[in-house]
Amino acid sequence: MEKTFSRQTYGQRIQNHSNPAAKMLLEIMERKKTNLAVSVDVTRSKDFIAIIDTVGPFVCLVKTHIDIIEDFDFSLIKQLQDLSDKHDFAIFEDRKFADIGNTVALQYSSGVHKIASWSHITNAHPVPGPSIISGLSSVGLPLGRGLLLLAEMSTKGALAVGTYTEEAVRMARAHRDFVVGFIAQRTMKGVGMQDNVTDNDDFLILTPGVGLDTKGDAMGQQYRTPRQVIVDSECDVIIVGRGIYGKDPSLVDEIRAQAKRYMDAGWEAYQERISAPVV
Ligand code: S5P
Repeated sequence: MEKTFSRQTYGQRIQNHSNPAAKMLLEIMERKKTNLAVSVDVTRSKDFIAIIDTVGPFVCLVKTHIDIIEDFDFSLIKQLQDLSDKHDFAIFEDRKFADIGNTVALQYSSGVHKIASWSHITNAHPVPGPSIISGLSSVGLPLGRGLLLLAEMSTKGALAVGTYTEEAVRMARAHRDFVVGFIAQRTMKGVGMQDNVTDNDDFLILTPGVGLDTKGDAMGQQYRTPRQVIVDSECDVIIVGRGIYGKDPSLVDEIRAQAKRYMDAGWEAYQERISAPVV
């Protein structure tokens, strides 16, 4: 019988992983009882830090787009790391690498942002093939980092479907030391496997495109609810951006209330999933 990882608790799943970043994330989720990641897509350092300090108690992970910060200075990274220690969350730079191995290794290790030096988890498009994983792992693996592959996307008309998604999962299965899971819209259990072969890979599924109040934006984004994502699609982490800080990045009480609301919705859905009777 196939193992049903989606029925195990986050805590039980720690033992399914050898990668330190995957273990760290699952440990935090179990300890803090949250499967919420907040995507902090703001352009000023001041707003960035204020939002993270506000949502910190409610999240397992903070997702960054560090290249959109207009007044970036490397001291911002120290502040981010201090908040990660203070609130106990992991850091995920959503860099979406997509180049040849040699180039992504340089982009990951060097430049202004030196992502590998501080981001526990990062992600990559599988479009260049397995060499993107070798390039990134040459930098990230010795540092204990983890990688997510973008197997699917949340946007209307996304091309990451069908055999592309299946090949992404096969690439991940061949690099289990570094690839800890996927950015995807559903569980990848059994995807790309031959019939009658047991799928023993417990991948983490982190899912953006989550909103309780709207169905999308004017630029192709599509939102589903935490319940649809965690229960119906068996994903593990909900990634929420504008649903939490969107009204006004300076409204601290509103941001805190929204973070709590999404955390509660995500955890309730997870509890429903792990306690559902096996059919
Ligand atoms: O398919 C995807 C993959 C990602 S990583 N769709 C996404 O929206 N994302 C990211 O999730 C996107 O770059 C943004 O940072 C976040 C969603 O933000 P929101 O404001 O729409 O919740």
